[in-house]
Amino acid sequence: MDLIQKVRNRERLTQSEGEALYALDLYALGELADEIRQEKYGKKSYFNINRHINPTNVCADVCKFCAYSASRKNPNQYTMSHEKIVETAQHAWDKGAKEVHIVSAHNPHDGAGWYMGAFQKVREALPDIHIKAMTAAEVDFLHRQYGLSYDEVLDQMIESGVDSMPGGGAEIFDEAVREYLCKGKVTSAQWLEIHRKWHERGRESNATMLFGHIESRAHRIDHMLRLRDLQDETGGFNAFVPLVYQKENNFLKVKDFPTGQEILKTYAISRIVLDNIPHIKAYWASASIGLALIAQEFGCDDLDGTIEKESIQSAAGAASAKGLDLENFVALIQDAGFIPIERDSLYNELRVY
Ligand code: V47
Repeated sequence: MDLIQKVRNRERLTQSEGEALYALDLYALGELADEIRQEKYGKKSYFNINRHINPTNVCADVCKFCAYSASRKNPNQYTMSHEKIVETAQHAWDKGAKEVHIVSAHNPHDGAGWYMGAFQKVREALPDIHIKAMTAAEVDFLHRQYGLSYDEVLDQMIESGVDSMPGGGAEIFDEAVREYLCKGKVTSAQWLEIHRKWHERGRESNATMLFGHIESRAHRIDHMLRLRDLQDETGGFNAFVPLVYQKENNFLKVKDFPTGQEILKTYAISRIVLDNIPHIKAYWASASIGLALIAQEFGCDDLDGTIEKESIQSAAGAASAKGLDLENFVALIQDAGFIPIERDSLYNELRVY
């Protein structure tokens, strides 16, 4: 059957059909993805008022793409005190943030208690803030470094007040590419196992994909299909977040970067292939706000949030270090022809602008 008709019939696509979508022209692909997006959400675009906190950049692992962790390219090590983390969360809450997104490097000096202690103290100070914290890569690091099982780490997270997990650390699941990019870090199977265990606890999470470096289009589709399979079993993923690779200050030598067209195609294909993950997030800190706004017409229904301070993408060259203020963010979405919907971290609608 014709591929376009298959998409219009909302039939599931295979690996080779997912790859074949890239051969469609951008507008045909955009139209298909937009039909699905409009069917689900009309002109609504979701965002939240959030604060990213990255408590430490001291890292025991070496991922070639990372410019954030302290290394010979970034000699400025830091680790925030718990007091500073709580103060930062408190400040964000006072300014209207409903969520703190807490992601750290893999710091071998402070112990699992340091990670959990930070969540406990934020929870004590701010009982109603949503704590989205700990990528599967961090969970695996605490397991490797301190001999805790995944179950123990996940249970400790829940006891310490973590509500949901972000989608970081997924990178690209293909084992050969992954070995080159981030040898020694959480494997693809482990990343999926950790999210499965988290979902089995009745908790929700997101899933990322780092693209635009040395991976092929086929690797991206393979990545999406592994997520789609797990989602069929657990239903615990809220959003898929394709992260556009940023090239500065790291150890990965990439010659060809994705064009805007390739990025938009990848968003659109995510929307089409991932028929069971509700939200596709154009994370503006990695796509640029300009392209993220356009991505709303290519299947994306979520732009993440105001962020306030961003350290990981901006260390590698993105213009996202300062976040975006709420008024500006809302106006940009409206000017692009969409309806800004402030959501909570689990996609309950809080306010229509
Ligand atoms: O896992 C690291 C990525 C991720 C680079 O769950 C890079 O809602 C681009 O996971 N170029 C962390 N990306 C950020 C993350 C995230 C962000 C926003 C929302 C959510 C969510 C999750 O940043 C890492 C890694 O894949 N990253 N270096 C780089 N040079």
